Amino acid sequence: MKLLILLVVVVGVVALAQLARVYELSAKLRKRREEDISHADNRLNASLFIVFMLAFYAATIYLYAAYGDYLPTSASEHGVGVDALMSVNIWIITAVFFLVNTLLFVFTAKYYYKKDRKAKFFPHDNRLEMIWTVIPSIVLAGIIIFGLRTWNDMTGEASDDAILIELYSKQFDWTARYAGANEEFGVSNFNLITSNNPLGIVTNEGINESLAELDAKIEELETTVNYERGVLVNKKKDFEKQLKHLHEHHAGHGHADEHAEEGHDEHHGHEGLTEEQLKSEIAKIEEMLKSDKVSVLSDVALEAKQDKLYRLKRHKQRVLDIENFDFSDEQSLSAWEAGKDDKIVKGEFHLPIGKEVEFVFRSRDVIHSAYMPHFRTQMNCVPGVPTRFKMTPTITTDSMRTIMDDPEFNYVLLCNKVCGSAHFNMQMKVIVESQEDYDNWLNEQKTFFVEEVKEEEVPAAPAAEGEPTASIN
Ligand SMILES: [Cu+2]
Repeated sequence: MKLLILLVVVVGVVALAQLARVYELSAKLRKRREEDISHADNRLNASLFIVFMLAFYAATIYLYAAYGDYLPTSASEHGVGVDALMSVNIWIITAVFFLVNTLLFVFTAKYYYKKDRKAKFFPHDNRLEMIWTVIPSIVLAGIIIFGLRTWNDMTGEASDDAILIELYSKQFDWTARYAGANEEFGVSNFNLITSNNPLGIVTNEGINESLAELDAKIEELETTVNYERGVLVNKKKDFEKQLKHLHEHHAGHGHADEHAEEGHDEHHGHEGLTEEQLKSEIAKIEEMLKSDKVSVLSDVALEAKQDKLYRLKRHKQRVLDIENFDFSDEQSLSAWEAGKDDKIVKGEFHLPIGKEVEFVFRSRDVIHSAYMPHFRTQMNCVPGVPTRFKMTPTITTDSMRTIMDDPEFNYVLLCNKVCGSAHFNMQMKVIVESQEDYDNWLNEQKTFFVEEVKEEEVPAAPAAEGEPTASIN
């Protein structure tokens, strides 16, 4: 089918070329030069300019009417300002669009070529220059001032009683965190991220859980690496060589060979082990080789596991290095305490209507963008650089369903930055409801690291000893 279309296009182009050639030849026959364009032709082109202009305007007006209203009513306080800013810009652009295009088309049509018409020479005019410099400057300054004021409305300081919510992004989902009763987020540290502690909040429990998880991984990996068959066999060979060497040494007693210079006496191998120790080491390795923990790894796989082991140990050290510290404010709440009552929610988060919310955005991996179109909010989530935004929702989910005439409607938080393969699916539901419903919902949410959570979700035990080669991811 595609080939057919292509063929038609090619044939069409060839036909046009041939037609042009025929016209050229016929002009030659009529003894008229090709460059000579008749008055009738010029007039026809001039009126076509007007026809084209009108068609262009009709299409533009149609598109405005059909798609101009692409966003539903704004559901936030500042959103009204954003929409007004957008409208003002659109109106200015539209006015300029019609003005410029009318001048362009009408002048072209009006002053088409006539043999006895002479163009006016008009190289410069200060007054004109002044007009088209000053007017756009004033209009642009107006837009910028209006824009900055709207921007400051969204990013300015939030009031003291604003609800503090953190939106944490990672490939490919969102996690929301409410600060809890102390209105203070606990400190977080990415080294502590576990399945129970997706934000890496620093508390004693968080540290203990992270350490337990790391220890389990380290132990499993150490077993795999230590019980690698090739490594064990080599070690055994080495010990046997030392043993042999020790015996030879015995035999060659009294000879001052190079080993004597290194300060070895006859009873020790070059690692300082006695015959007894060497024998026991060899026995130990033989025992290990018989055990079912023995793994067989390629050199590359072994090296990868050793690297991973090194990284895990370094990770553990970083967890051990995390120090407790106090917030500097008068409450002097311990940072490790502040996190305990944080509430972490996934899937959906709720907001009370009419109450100011201060969002803090963070990212764990790449740059994401938190986009809530109905609230007219969008902010980048940058790894390592928390960003923020404040807003006050003005329409509940229920009312919005009525407005949209869609009982299924829900506000959404989307990722608006192409961040990876599942970017399209990175979203979270937002529910706006009465203060009462919101309070009830928040009370139902579990506090971070309450005892029940820990009992329910014990960290996965290390893999059974029978399968030491199982990879750890
Ligand atoms: Cu994303």
